Amino acid sequence: MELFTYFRSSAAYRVRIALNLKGIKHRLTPVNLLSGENLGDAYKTINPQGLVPTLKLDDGRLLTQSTAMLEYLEAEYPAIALLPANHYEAARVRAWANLIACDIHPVDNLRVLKYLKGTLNVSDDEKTAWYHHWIQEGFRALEPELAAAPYCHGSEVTLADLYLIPQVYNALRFNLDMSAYPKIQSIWEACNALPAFDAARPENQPDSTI
Ligand SMILES: N[C@@H](CCC(=O)N[C@@H](CS)C(=O)NCC(=O)O)C(=O)O
Repeated sequence: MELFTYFRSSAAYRVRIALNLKGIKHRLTPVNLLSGENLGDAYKTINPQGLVPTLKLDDGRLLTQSTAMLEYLEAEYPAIALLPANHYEAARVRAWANLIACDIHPVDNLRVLKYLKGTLNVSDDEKTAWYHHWIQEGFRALEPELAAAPYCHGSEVTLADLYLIPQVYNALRFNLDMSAYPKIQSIWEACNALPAFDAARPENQPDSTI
């Protein structure tokens, strides 16, 4: 498989972790979001929204949207399962993942920040306040729900961890005070101790030095 990725993209980061955990052979093709490569015609032929990630299957078929990719990988490579067998528990894990994917990540995305700054002329401090606000709203709701034993749902890594870790990376990058979220912090440490998570970290990507 081929994953079109950007080292700091949290949506791509989720898929990198899944590919590593499931042991799926793949290569990473960086797409530079800062130079606007994602908005060029060439990239838009594979991802009409101009967003990363895009996943190219071995037969050339394409998938957009990280959540769709993760569902596909879970269905095709079930041996390392990322959802609990119990349907209710699986739905809880999906709810935590959706809290991040639907209610935090989209409003803090690069294009939203660019619009705030470039079109609405907000200051850097206001932009950071916006960024922090939406993470805090989400983390406040998530923290009491999580098992942190040591992962989100308990002793096994689930999809929720794949969504949470990239979001924590973003929070730390923007200097969010994490002291109110001790469980989230301990999950961050437990996950990063796993080779599959470590290899997916932004600083360990081929394009991290660009
Ligand atoms: N819902 C999409 C979100 C993808 C997305 O927002 N990707 C960001 C990076 S994390 C991006 O490509 N941003 C480019 C931009 O904002 O210009 C997914 O889960 O794949």
